[in-house]
Amino acid sequence: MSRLTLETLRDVPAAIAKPAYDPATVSTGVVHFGPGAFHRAHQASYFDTVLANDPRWGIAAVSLRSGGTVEALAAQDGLYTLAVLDREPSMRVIGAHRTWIGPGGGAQVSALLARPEVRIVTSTVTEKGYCLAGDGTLDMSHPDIVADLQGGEPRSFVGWLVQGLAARRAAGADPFMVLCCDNLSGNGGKLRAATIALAAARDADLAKWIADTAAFPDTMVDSITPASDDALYARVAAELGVEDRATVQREAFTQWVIGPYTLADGPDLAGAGATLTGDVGGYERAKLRILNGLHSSLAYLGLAMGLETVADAMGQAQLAAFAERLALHDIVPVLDPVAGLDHAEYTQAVLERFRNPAIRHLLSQIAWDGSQKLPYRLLDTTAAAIRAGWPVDRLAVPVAAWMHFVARRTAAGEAITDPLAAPLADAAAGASPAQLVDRLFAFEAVFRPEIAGHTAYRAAVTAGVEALAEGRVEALLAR
Ligand code: CS2
Repeated sequence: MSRLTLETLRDVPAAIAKPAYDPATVSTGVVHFGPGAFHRAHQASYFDTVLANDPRWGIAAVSLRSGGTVEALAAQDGLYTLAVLDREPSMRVIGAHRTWIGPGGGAQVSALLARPEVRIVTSTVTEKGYCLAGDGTLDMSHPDIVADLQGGEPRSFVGWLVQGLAARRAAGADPFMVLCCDNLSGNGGKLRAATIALAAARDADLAKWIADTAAFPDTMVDSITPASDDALYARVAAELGVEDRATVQREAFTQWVIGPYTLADGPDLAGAGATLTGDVGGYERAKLRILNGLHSSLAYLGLAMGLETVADAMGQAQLAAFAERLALHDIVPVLDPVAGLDHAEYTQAVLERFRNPAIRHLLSQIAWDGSQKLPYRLLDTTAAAIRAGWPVDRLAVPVAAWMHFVARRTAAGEAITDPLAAPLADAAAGASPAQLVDRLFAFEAVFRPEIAGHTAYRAAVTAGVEALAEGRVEALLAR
């Protein structure tokens, strides 16, 4: 079967939406680091909408560590299909990426970042891609940051930002705006501080210039985007009549909250559906703690119960009821009120999205990188509950399930996907439940002192790990 390209696009059935612009007229205004499925399903769909009226905002996809996506885009003239799998499915071909740069393309990235027409740099490099320490500041001992401090071609994303901003300053150009699109609370502020810290280690004036002139708004990004699988490739090929190896799937719901957004004469992202606001914090915390917090909880508990997908987990009555109680009785009460956002209603809408029968979102995918995700998703809530004097028993359950997951995979000799996989496996090997909790609580990048040192919480996590080790999941969920 031939591939999706600009040429074969002409024969794609009319029921499939196509770019509402001529890709040949598009110039590059955005450089994106990490063009994985989430970026292609989320930010790129917004820019694709913008391009219908404004050709300045084509995206350059940068993937210096892995070549797969870039090769697929290259073979398809940058085109790919966004399959919206929901109660009302639809498909749309996106053409927003006009440049793609894979491993070995560092010189091209440097040149692009220096170009004044490039006004925005976006990123989805996952939590670990920012090289932050447990307290959210740049980890100066991270091997990529150590390498970047010596100069040469950057290894870290923050290193690329510093290099790009330095080139623009040297040329008398304005800085680009940086939009962090990963699930970190205060993501823009953290990335700004990290960039300034790395710049300061090199040139104090550059650091000051970045601090004074560059914008790093906070963003909240949301759309459930399971990894592409064979079923998706087959479905898209059947509907398009051509093969698409860069296709992505997501639910219909999508949200992008950015604030404060101050780019003069920038892309009309609001017109494309984004919410531009002064303060993103309230939305971001609600999304991270409710949606992502419940996702991780369902993942570790569901895997312990032998379940496969989020929809399966929601179909298990006790687990679904536990998730709802966790949100309404433990997570929501320690969130500050947000104007225009009803946290209880938001919770119900999220649970409904999790039930989407049209999508197979693997619990094992959500279980990746737990050491990086849990602090934002569950432990911020736990710290707030501790400060407020609220009970923490139920909040301990999903964290116990994460520890049980690490222990079970270690015992089975299966590697987990996590930047701390090796030390976590060392800690879990041969440990009793109490030892496991002690050793994992010692990971300071995951558990801050106020949590690790909280006696009742520690006891509740230990009881949870014991119950899971003995197969008593249902008793735990009844809490
Ligand atoms: C998920 C998220 O994989 C995960 O950890 O919780 O990717 C989630 O689907 C998105 O944040 C939804 O916006």
